[in-house]
Amino acid sequence: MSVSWYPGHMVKAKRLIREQLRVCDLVFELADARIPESSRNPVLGELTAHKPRILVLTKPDLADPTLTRRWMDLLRDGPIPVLKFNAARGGRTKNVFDAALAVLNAAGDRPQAFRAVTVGIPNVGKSSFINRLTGQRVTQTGRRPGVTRGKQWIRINRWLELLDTPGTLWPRTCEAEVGYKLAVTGAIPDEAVDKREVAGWLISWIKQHNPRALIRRYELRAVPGEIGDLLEIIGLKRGLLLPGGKVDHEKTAAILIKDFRNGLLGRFTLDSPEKCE
Ligand SMILES: Nc1nc2c(ncn2[C@@H]2O[C@H](COP(=O)(O)OP(=O)(O)OP(=O)(O)O)[C@@H](O)[C@H]2O)c(=O)[nH]1
Ligand SMILES: [Mg+2]
Repeated sequence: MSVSWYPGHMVKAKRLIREQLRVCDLVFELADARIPESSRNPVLGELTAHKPRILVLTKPDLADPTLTRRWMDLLRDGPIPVLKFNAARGGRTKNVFDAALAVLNAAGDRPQAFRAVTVGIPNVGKSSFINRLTGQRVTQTGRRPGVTRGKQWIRINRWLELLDTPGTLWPRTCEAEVGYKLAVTGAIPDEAVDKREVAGWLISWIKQHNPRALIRRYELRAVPGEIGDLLEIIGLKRGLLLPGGKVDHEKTAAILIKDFRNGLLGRFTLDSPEKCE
């Protein structure tokens, strides 16, 4: 599957980031802990390469904790300081502030006040991150990608102001696997993809890595060989029928993807740290 979701607001967002970087001292690059590699926009990486940066892995509560530890170890060896942060619950803001001050101090003399920007793919949790840092709902968040549109500066504390930016993907078609991973985790809106295809990819992945997750969640005796058969069983169990009584595969696929996103199938990390070691 190729990613073909690159609407006009992303072109604008890229321009906005490029412009605003001039007045920023620090970049928070947010990546999804479930796909620490696939969720890093290479265009943003290039754009922000000359600035002090901190990589923040979001949604660690949905990722496999063992693999998150492995990813963190691996990324700590890289050029950018890394931390994980649960913006939905329990993220430790002190860790973020300590890391920011360390990076800023290392970068040179200390002005009175700093400006930072959050960048990352759509729906990765940029606005939630900012809300968590302020302890208030100062920016709009949502389950769908593409919630933030304009630019919004937010005062975090005495010394830090933070710019929220719209999520951006990259224009060029990427590896099919990356496209599926972005779709499954919610960086691409469901309307822009074939849900059955995405659910099919997800089922194959889970079957390969942890088939019991499907058995448990959907009370199956075994995972059928064919993806269509699995959708059929789940659809029947949930009563997801079309007029005429046939199973609605599209709706069933949507339920499966939603269950994954809500962590109801378990905690999964789709990018393997082994490939990068
Ligand atoms: N479980 C979990 N959910 C999170 C976390 N961070 C953000 N979310 C959820 O992810 C969804 C997207 O969050 P946003 O903060 O709107 O993401 P964004 O990056 O600002 O998205 P755009 O503005 O659309 O680019 C929301 O439903 C959040 O509640 C996290 O650490 N864990
Ligand atoms: Mg946002």
